[in-house]
Amino acid sequence: MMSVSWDLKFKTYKMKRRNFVKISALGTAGAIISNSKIQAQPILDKAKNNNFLNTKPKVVSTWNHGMEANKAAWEVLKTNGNSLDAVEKGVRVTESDPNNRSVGLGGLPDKNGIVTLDACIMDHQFNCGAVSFLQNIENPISVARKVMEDTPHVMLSGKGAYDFAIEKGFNHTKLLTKDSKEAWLKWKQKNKTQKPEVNIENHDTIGMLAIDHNGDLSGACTTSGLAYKLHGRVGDSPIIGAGLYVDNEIGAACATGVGEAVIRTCGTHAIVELMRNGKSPQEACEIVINRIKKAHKDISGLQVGFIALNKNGEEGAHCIYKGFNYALRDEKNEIMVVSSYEIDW
Ligand code: SD4
Repeated sequence: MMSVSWDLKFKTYKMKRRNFVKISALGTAGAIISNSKIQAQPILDKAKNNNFLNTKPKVVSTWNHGMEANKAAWEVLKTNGNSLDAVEKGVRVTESDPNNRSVGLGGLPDKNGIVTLDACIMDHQFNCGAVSFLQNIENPISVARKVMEDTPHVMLSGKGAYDFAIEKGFNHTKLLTKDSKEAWLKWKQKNKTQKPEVNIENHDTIGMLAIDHNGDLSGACTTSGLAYKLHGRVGDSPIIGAGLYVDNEIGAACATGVGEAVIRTCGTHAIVELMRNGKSPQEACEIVINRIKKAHKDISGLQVGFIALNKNGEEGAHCIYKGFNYALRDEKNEIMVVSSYEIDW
């Protein structure tokens, strides 16, 4: 078994995690939150709850920002649109939000103060497209879709991705907002002599999975990556099989958290393969999270969360450290769901 030591400042990460949801009496797996109110309702009971049926269409996406993103995706799904359009439209909302510090415009920069974006998209026919280390483009997910639809390739990176985007009509946009620049300058002051550390700031990728009226699955994943990362670092989010994987016969999964851990375990591909072998989305997420735990000698601060959605419209989620949540939208629900977890800290 591979054993990787993980040198993180867990305490700082713990203190700074935004959107942390405090729940005192969780069920075995988690709880459902609607309009910021917690309904004491364990996830594992959802199958017995008529308001929470496995159903299609449905869209699930990571973290609190998923609520707004799901609204845009739902506009597509409710009018019989396809899941690919839904996930693209959905995550664009988060990418274009300047107040969101972890995705697209306003994302926290790397160590050198440069915002670099990673994104990928995958449809129900194994078509996929990705961009990595992309700068100055507000909506990397749409560039990823262009890579998928207009080129024979899967991923374009850096300047090549930027040139391609400009050629396709995307605008050059300054992504470092005043607030993000200030945060970076503050970080730089404090971290003059330190090497960059992963997960020291909360950094929440949006990953979105949707199933449409036809029962077709698609997914999208987009991020500005870990804050203050080394210049040139690419995470899991643009890597098919790591940050996102979709097999329309089986299901789909996406990841958030420390990308290095997701890459070295091919996290989302592993989840889909487990579902192929009969595991539920919940069980599959739990198995891969445990695989990640075993693969790392020191998991202090190593947060990873997965969400998964199968062909029947059943979803699941699991993470290492308590605090991960996801947004769910279907015909009856527009809610936040607290993920089950391994460690309560
Ligand atoms: C990355 N997985 O770049 C991303 C970051 C993230 O929640 O998801 N943070 O490693």
